[in-house]
Amino acid sequence: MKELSDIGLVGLAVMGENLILNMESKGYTVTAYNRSVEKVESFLDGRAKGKKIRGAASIEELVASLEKPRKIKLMVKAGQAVDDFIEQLIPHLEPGDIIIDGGNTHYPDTNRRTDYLKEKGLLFIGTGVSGGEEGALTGPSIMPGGAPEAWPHVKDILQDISAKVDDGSPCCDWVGEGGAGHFVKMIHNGIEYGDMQLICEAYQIMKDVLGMSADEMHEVFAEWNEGDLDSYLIEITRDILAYKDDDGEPLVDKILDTAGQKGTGKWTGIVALDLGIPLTLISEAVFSRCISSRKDERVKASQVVKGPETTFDGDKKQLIKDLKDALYASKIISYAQGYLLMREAAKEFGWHLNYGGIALMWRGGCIIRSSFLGNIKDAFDKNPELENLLLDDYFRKTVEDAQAGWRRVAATALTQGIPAPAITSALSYFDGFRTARLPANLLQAQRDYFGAHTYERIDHDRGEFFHTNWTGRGGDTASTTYNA
Ligand code: NBP
Repeated sequence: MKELSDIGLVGLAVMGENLILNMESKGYTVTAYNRSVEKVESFLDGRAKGKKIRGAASIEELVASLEKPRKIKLMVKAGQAVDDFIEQLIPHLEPGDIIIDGGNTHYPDTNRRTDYLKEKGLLFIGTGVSGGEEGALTGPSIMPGGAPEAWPHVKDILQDISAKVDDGSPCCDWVGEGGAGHFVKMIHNGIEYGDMQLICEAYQIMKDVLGMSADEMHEVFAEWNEGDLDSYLIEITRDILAYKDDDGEPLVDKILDTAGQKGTGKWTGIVALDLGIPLTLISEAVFSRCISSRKDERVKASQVVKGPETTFDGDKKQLIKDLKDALYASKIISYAQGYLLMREAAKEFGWHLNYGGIALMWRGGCIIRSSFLGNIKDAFDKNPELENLLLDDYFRKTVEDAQAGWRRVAATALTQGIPAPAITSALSYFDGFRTARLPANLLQAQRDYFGAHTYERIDHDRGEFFHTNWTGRGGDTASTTYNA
């Protein structure tokens, strides 16, 4: 083993252990440390045995074991634990040393920590890591941001341990300054919420409208995974539907229908509202989890509040085909909205994001990996300034071609009383996006009527504001014009 380690990793839970083993397998020597130090010993005696992995019993030992500039990766619970470790490390580090937070941190914390450590002469990287346990071991998607000066020192190791796409490109590249890496990871998670919700809506329509069994749906997902929808989430859904409980029945049928969430979807929705971006699909996906978790309320309501009888006498094969189109078109909308949010955030926070590069980072290793991300990369390679994915020829044409089936699915869900908020809200966004004149003229009239909020006119220049005394009882004084 080398006298000094290439990198130290703090946090011996599922992600930390597997990332250490991944680094070691790529030729790096790693020092492992954990708050509860007994876990270091058991790791060294277990999975790390015989490998180029050394343990540290204290922060001092950890720091002393590292080559300079020292690189220490934290894989601990996001939040206070990260701040606590940073404070413990600072007195032992020297200018130019690098702390990397690989947890699911909220990006404003990464902005703050990057600035704070810069004041101390230290370099901070906040990086999203996606791919779960298996990804951490065999190659996750890694989205680093923070102090740009740190990147050349960690580039090789992070790219070596990351997933690779077919041509060997790593699913890891520099995302941008401050919290940009964690922001992009947050968007990734938001998109993951959306993709999962879309799949669940297709599942419910197949189950409750078409009366399909888990085995039949397994076949459909298996087929979808061979085409445009080819993705990790479709693949695991295929496998989940085939999985049998001990009694031979599909396990999925026995799982309680209450979804959990750890907050990254909610953060995505909140920042979209803050920045005024119509991130409708992901937000609906978050709210769907909220509705699902109110199980008792739903059970009670189901006994008293009646909807339409679910009956279907249409063409089953056609509806399944339409569902595929609805899923694909809605997914395009979700990514279009996610990219809009990234563009707006980049403007707001002064980041220089490489949108094609982000698609490539998500192309392998992570939960939303799919062949579709290759098309997004192509779209941004063709036009790095692309304002909306729907304006790219491939995506525009694909959605146009899918829209008849997509509309039939939305109509079926609505008339049959099956909730499909992601599919239907995506369609509403699409229709709003392609409508030159929306009814907001009436809305502005209403605002001016009750609050003298003023309006612009189509027969005057933009930026000229008018107020009307609609009732004859109001005055001519208008409210101040600004947009929150
Ligand atoms: P956990 O999120 O379960 O965190 C466990 C680690 O955090 C242990 O090392 C634990 O030390 C340490 N820790 C805790 Br909990 N509270 C602490 C505190 N107050 N001070 C110091 N250390 C503390 O582990 P994980 O699932 O491996 O995830 C690690 C990070 O990676 C998290 O931010 C997570 O959100 C993120 N992530 C997880 C996944 C995944 O699939 N699990 C995927 C991608 C990213 P102890 O042993 O002494 O309790």
